[in-house]
Amino acid sequence: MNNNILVIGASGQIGTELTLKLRQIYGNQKVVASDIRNGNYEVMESGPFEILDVTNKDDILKVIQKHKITQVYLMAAMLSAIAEKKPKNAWELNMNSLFNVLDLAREKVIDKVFWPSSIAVFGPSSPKQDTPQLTVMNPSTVYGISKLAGESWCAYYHDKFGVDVRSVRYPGIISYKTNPGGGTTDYAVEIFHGAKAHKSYTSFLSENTVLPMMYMDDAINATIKIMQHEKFERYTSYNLAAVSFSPKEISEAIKKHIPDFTINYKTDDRQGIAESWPQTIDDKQARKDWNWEHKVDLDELVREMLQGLHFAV
Ligand code: AKB
Repeated sequence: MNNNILVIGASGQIGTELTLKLRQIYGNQKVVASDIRNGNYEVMESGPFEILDVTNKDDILKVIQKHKITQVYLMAAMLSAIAEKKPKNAWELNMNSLFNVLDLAREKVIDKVFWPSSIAVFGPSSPKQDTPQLTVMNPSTVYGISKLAGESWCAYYHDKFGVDVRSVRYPGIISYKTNPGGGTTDYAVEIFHGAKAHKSYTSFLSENTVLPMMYMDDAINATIKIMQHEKFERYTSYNLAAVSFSPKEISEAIKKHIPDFTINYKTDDRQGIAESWPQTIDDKQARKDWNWEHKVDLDELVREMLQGLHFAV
């Protein structure tokens, strides 16, 4: 039986590494990468790649039919900081892409969908510590509003039309292969590039702003694991936790390897977004329902990042 996978947003931060990992597991020709722009050389060369505008349902359908796709990972989205600058574009991209893919699943063109949500679904009135799966949400960002609405639509399509859609709430994802773009947690990647380029970094979040984060390998494992799980009876977008730290704490961890590394602080609009989000996440539901567990803690994450960026550590 054909069981081909389409990754939409395969040139982005998570899409790049997700595509490579899926190709490793299922075979290069079975995993079609797509994005509105060209991507990483490895992604474009190791298997099929299609230029695709996810807001155009007919274009998605053509790619699905051409490659006999059965599963879609919808990774294209406009992230929190940039969405505040372009609210309407963010809403259109984040929602239309989801409707297009959910509708294709409803029409039985595909049979399984992964769609990422985010810690951005929580807002200033949500508990900051050990934020539960279900609690007061009230997101205060355009991105968070789109993710919370997306979660409700996924539940609706699941319950009313039997669509098999799976989802997790990513925290900030840290990786060295591809840069994130337009998020509030991006500082935690930029800081490593600053360390490499000039042993210093100016953080746009204040020193004690704690946010939930995760190393890329854990995020990819979670994504593939939830998709490999047998069908869930009900839809939920699962909280996922790994590590939580502040700019000061990550800079201390970097200093263990680069003692003369320095950090400065110059906050901007992203500070307000970060302050509206949880600091630590309660993910016991994911741990119980599909045995999710993270592997990488802060020290290992720092080692992996520095090694990946070719520091001798
Ligand atoms: C962002 O900062 O916007 C994202 C997210 C937490 O979803 N990394």
